[in-house]
Order: sequence, then structure tokens, then C-alpha cells
Amino acid sequence: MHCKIIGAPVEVGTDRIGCALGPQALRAAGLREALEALGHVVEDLGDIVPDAPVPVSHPNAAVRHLPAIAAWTAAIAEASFRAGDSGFPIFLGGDHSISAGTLAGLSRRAAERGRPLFVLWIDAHPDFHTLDTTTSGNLHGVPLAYACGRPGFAGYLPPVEALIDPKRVCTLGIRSVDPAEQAALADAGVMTCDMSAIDRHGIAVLIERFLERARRENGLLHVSLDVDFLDPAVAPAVGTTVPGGATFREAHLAMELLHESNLVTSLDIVELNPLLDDQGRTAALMVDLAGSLFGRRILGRAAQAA
Ligand code: EXY
Ligand code: MN
Ligand code: MN
Ligand code: MN
Repeated sequence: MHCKIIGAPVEVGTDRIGCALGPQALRAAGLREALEALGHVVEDLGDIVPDAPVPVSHPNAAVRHLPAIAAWTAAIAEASFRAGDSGFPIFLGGDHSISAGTLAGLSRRAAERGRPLFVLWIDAHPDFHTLDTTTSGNLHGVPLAYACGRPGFAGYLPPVEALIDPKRVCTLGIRSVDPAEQAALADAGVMTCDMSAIDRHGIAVLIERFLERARRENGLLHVSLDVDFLDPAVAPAVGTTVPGGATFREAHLAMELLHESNLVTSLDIVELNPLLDDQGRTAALMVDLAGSLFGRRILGRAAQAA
């Protein structure tokens, strides 16, 4: 696989500093080396640099850093569209607001290729607020709603040329969903797999069910992996921890199943906050999970073939 690493050092989508150090922390944790050890060709395209923000304000007084997020979204969408022309783009956050841009660019590229884009949103949160419904004003809570065309973004964030069909979206691992998001998710028809569903059915069944839908439509599959999907005891270096998250093995199994599907065409790794990490333990875990997504197996690849 030809992997293209692209950093998006954004932290203004959150209310704390640290996520802007995420791309460097993931690089320092050996992401490139881990993928190369699995036989992949890795290109590091460096970090995206946005244009200067254009002043824009929103009637919802809670909304924070809208001009900066608008500038980042435009720049990331352009970089994502370009990177989506070949190979496997890996976007390093940065907070989850980067995915407003990664999804916009990738869905534009998918439309050009005449294939539907599916999105597996692996996260404790659905990030399905709009500029009108967010109460925190932290715009890492809106990217998925934006890419799916929920109302109220026009005139504030760049237009999404090819909206994502929410029926081609699965939110996996959610356990902190605000009332406005609950209503919007139900209205949009997103496949919502919360932690209760994972506890009851097991993560494999749920992922396989979604993969079957993507396979049936010959879809491209983007995986957006938020560190806070994992239980805080496993992955503490994230600003929005929610108890009762995925275990180390549930996360690796998800990556292993995704690798075996051969459907995944791009990845976000987001919300790592190195300032909250314990000697790089969480950064190392995210690199480890990427290894499972790109084919590393407990018994090695040769043994696997037997
Ligand atoms: N729903 C809450 C809010 O809108 O502020 C929490 C959002 C957390 C978002 C993180 C990236 O997943
Ligand atoms: Mn190349
Ligand atoms: Mn998120
Ligand atoms: Mn989250």
C-alpha cells in the first residue's frame, strides 16, 4: 500500500491546548516505521497550513473559533481531495474538527470516481451537532453533521461539494450523545452502534454488518478514529474522556477486521493530546492500532496465510 501521511495540527476545535502537537507525537511514536515494517511505502507530506482566517460570526454566541475552523476546513478539504487521487491518505489530528475537511475532500474525490463514500466514525461521541445546536461551541463536535449536510452550516463553513449520505455512516463506540444529536442521528438515519450494542452483540458483528453494506455498494471506506473511543484507562491522552470505552482488544479486533475487509481507503487519527499522555503511552497505542489496520498480526503474516 502507498500510504500518505498528512498532518493537520488543529486544536481550536476544542477548549484546551495540546492536540496541535498530535501529528508530531504520532510521528515520534513511529507511525511511518511501523507501516514500513509491514511492507508499505510511506510518504510523509508534512503538515497542512491554512490561509489566514476570514472574519465570520454566528448568532450562537457559544460558537468558538469559527473563522479559524473555516480556514482549516477549506485547506484540509483541498489537501484531502488531492491526496485522495491515489494511495492511502492518513490524516493526523489535531482535534476532530479536521474531519470536516477530510470528509469533504474525500467525498468530492469519491464522487469523481463514481463510487459512494462510507464512513466508520469510531468515537465516544457522534460529533453530530450543528452551529445552532452546539452548547459548548467547540467545533470538534460538529464535523460529521457538517459532512452529512445537516442544516445551518452554509455561509459559515465552506460548502461540501459532495455530501455524505448519513445512511452510509456508522458511529461505533458512542456513549456521550447530547439530546440534539440524538434527534439528528435518528432523523438522518445514521447506523448508531453505541457501547451498549457492543457489549450486547460484540464489536465484530456490528462492524461486519456495516462492512457488508459498503461491500454491496462497491464503496470506498473512510475510518475516522478518535482516541476517546478507547476507555480512558487504556488511552488517557485525550481531552474528552468518557468512562466505559472500548478495551485494548476490542480496538485491535476492529482494526484487524477492517484490514481483512480490504475496503478501507483512508484514515483519520484524531484527538490525541500529548500534554495529557503518560510517557507517550497513548501515542504508541494509536500507532499500534494503525499497525493492526495495515496488516500486522499476532502470528505474523506468513503464519496467517497458512
Ligand atoms: N457533544 C459535546 C460537545 O459538543 O461539546 C462533546 C464533543 C466532543 C467531541 C470529541 C471529538 O469527539
Ligand atoms: Mn506516490
Ligand atoms: Mn470525535
Ligand atoms: Mn470523541
